[in-house]
Amino acid sequence: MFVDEIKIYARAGHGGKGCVAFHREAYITKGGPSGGNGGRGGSVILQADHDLNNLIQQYYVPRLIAEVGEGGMGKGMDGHAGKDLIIKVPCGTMVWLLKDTTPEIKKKMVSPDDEDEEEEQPEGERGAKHKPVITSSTGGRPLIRSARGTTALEIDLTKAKTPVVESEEPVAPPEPQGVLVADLTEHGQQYVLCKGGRGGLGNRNFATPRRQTPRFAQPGEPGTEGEFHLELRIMAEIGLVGYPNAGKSTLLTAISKARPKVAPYPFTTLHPQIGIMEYEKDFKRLTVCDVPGLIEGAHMNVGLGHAFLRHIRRCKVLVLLLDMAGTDGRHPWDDYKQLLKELELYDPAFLKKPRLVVANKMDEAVAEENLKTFKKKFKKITLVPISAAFDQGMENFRKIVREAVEAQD
Ligand SMILES: Nc1nc2c(ncn2[C@@H]2O[C@H](COP(=O)(O)OP(=O)(O)OP(=O)(O)O)[C@@H](O)[C@H]2O)c(=O)[nH]1
Ligand SMILES: [Mg+2]
Repeated sequence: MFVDEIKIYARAGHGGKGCVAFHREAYITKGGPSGGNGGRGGSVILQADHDLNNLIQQYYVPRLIAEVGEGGMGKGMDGHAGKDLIIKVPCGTMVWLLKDTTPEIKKKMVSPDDEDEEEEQPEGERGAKHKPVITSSTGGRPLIRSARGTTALEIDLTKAKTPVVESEEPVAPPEPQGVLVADLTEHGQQYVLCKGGRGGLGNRNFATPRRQTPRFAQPGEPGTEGEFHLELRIMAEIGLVGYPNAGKSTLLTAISKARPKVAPYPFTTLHPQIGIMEYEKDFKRLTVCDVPGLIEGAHMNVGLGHAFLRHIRRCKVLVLLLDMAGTDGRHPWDDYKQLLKELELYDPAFLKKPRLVVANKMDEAVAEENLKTFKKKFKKITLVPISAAFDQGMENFRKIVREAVEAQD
């Protein structure tokens, strides 16, 4: 199965909560607070990988949930951080954010200047004024502490005023494609889809000369979460476009080591196929993408081609392959016009890409005659005659394609 579009849900791990503990040891009286900090939650990270060619893994596991951070412990022990969940996706994956379902409390922490919250605070809390409000400390004046370069607000857990997730406002139905947040094109490129929550500070961070036994610690912060749409647009330099049975897969077989199925019936190829064309002299490599055949009405979702046209959107050069022998009873010039029309209807930007018109099946008797007629009808177009099945004209084709691609670089 070839999956090139998928909706997923991702949630980063919650930060572990800080611990309230006091040092106990023989002969050491009142050892002081010793609660460790909670570990941070794991993040959900997408990583582009050139060994993958579709999003089948996400089809089977569409919920990506990272590990939570461990809570802090006594004796000053900090909790383990949650493991990051690294998900490999094929190069060319685009990530669209459909809906941010991060708890409201987390959003407030990220954007602290929420005016509604400020009103209730007594005057004189200059430090806390623009800070995220969770719950106040021991009911009195909230205390802001700094530890390891991060500021934190004290929370009294004994008062059991746990942060309440306010009911979210009704979210407007997302746009079909949401907001584009990432485009993973290069092998190894990473994108943090959801960031893990920070771990809470343990009570030993809150000891002061005046309050030597703080009986509170911080809860961890929730991680971000959301619904995303992943879309794969294959990264290939050359895109093969043509009617079914034009010989696209045969051509791919002739120029690369890819072995797509070749058969004399339409829609043999059911999903995009990638081949790598190598030039022996200087080891230059060009990626070629063969998409299922286009037919009239493809823009109305007739046939298969339309669904896969997105894969040639990134191609530098389009190769329009025509069956010059008219095997299926069509005329190559009609095919040419129709192909251009379908491409334009899908995305007018296709017509701005450099394209190469290739006449296939030149070994057939009628092909020469058709070629002449075609040239008469379209005088400005330079055709590249080949016979993919018999390896004729391949050198010329490889050379011309390379020149066209290099002109784009
Ligand atoms: N005579 C001749 N036949 C060819 C040539 N190239 C391809 N064919 C034949 O054309 C038929 C279709 O070839 P495919 O490569 O499967 O065509 P395709 O464009 O990939 O077709 P779809 O996958 O259905 O879109 C096969 O029977 C091939 O043997 C050629 O140069 N000459
Ligand atoms: Mg094919």
